[in-house]
Amino acid sequence: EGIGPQEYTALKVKVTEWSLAAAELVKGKIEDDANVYFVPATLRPETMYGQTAIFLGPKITYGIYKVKEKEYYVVTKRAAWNMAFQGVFFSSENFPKTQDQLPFVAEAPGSTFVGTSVSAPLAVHETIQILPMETVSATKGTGVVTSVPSDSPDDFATIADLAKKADYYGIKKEWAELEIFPIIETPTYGNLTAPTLVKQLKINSPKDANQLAQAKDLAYSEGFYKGTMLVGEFKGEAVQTAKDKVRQSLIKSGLAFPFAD
Ligand code: A2H
Repeated sequence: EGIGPQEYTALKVKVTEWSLAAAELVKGKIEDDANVYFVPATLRPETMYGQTAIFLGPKITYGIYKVKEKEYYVVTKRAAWNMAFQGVFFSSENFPKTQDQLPFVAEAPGSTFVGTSVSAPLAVHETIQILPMETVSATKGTGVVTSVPSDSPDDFATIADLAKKADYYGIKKEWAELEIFPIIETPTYGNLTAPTLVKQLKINSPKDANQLAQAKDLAYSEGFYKGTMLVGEFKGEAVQTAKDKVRQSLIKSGLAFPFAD
């Protein structure tokens, strides 16, 4: 983690079908024709083609907040409060003075939302699921993490663990077994940087924190400085230039917004 605020891209990932527990939670509180979005914060907008799941901390509390008529975001209260200060919910006149004034609708632990189907901007997979990730930090970003196992060692290690222990996690195995498509080509690790590094560094579990930190640094710098896009609008371009173009394109089309933390 660097010094000063991180400039994230906050992605709007739309709910298409609630899990049973989440459907029960929102019943009578959210209009049937409203749009509800999980909002992961990412530093790698150029990898969004490769999303295969959305991770929540199963024990972290998430709130549903009303953004405007028939539009809601699911994030931690801490993130909603940060978003309020960044003009996401309010005009400057009716600014919230306390967290109690946030446009709160309902809250539940992440586990309640596991199995919800969502549709993520740019993702090659049309439908992905909300899945649990034990290592999500409640005090970083939005508490929502999009899973890109092709390029994030953390995400690959978690997805592999979920597939291996599907019953233990109470999920359907196939939710953790979506095909992993190549998104970025790199000279050192080929076109599946994260799986390659996880294998090379013999990482066996999402709890191998030291090796994962090392893999994350290697994947990040190799991808950023030497990567080339294999898919999407900027296919063939260097990641260094494509990264901000993908971000701006998402923001311009209303599928994402800037978020600082
Ligand atoms: B990144 P930084 Cl492909 N808890 O997005 C744990 N991890 C979180 C989080 C939280 N509350 N909020 C965000 N993150 C993840 C994509 C990605 C990311 C790729 C490769 C590396 C990578 C897809 N996951 O991050 O500590 C998010 O995952 C490695 C740096 O604020 C976010 O970007 O620097 C990144 O960590 C933010 O981490």
